[in-house]
Amino acid sequence: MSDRRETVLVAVGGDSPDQWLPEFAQAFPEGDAVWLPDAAPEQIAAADWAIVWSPEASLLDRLKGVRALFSLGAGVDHLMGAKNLPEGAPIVRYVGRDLTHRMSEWVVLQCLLHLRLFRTYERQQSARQWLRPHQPGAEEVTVGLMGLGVLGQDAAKKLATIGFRLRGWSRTEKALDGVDCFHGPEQYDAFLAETDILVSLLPHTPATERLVTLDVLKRLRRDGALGGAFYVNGGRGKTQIDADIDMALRNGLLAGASLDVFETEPLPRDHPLWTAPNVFITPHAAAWSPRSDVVRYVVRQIRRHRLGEPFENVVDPVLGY
Ligand code: NDP
Ligand code: OXD
Repeated sequence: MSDRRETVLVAVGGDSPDQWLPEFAQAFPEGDAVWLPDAAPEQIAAADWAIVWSPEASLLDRLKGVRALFSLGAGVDHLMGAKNLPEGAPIVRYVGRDLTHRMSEWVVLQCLLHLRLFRTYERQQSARQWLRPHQPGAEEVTVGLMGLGVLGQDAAKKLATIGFRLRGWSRTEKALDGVDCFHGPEQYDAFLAETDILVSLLPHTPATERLVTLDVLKRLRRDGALGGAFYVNGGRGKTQIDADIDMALRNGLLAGASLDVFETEPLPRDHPLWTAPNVFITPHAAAWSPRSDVVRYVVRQIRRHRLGEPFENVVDPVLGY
């Protein structure tokens, strides 16, 4: 094992070095972290590792020596389109307890906002109305989760404790306690047919791009206990067609939606979705990765590599997630 001090290049635009460098100084005494805007060209070329978020293509060209690229986020679509990824360097995505819990909180919150008629009560409050419309129980409502990975499975567990009926859809076959599992395109219709609240925690890949269309939304159950179909997306915006979601909300195909992600982000100020009926919009803020956790995660991966152990959560470049 060499005694050379290894370096991690931190290339996270929008952040500041004091969010990262002190964390690395503490967690990575055996190496050094370099902040991209302050890095000399030779430091970039010599970096052993890099942590990135939506890097400029020109940076990837200069990272020829890295042994792995760490994605700041769980999603890696910000890297997948690049033609000049460093050869032979796996992409390791971030998976962390805090991020997972936050996403589940967001999903549970959105399902409950729709179950418990939150928008109706908001409207009633502004009109000073004392009305009590019927509210079905969670156990009468089926949440259909698209994506049964790290985030989908955790959300399923937490939704189950509230009492929702659960079904899930993934690429490969799964068996999960308390979840009716479907997989692949051939089982998609059956999955949708008895779903009242469709929740997407899918990655954006060539196979999931523009998956959620008007035609898909038409196939959801609209005569269930909630009296309509709902759509919740905390995964990636490019897996849906924003205009179709807007149309479905306006023509009643959808009774409500919660959207954290959009085809174009930030959502343009004049986009009709801002004012669509019964929509909750959050600015890609459902879950995030605390920098201290990410640093510890990256250092753990580097140490695993040094001990000859495999990296965790390596992305399959062909599947794109
Ligand atoms: P995972 O890779 O653990 O899970 C992805 C799931 O999607 C898997 O169940 C996978 O199926 C399924 N899937 C992928 N492609 C298809 C397909 N073609 N058809 C059906 N199912 C498919 O990812 P995570 O759960 O960790 O994260 C999911 C996504 O959430 C991230 O990629 C990211 O884009 C997004 N995200 C959004 C955040 C936000 O703040 N809005 C924060 C963090 C993440 P299988 O199990 O068979 O492989
Ligand atoms: C992620 C995100 O992918 O924050 O982690 O979107």
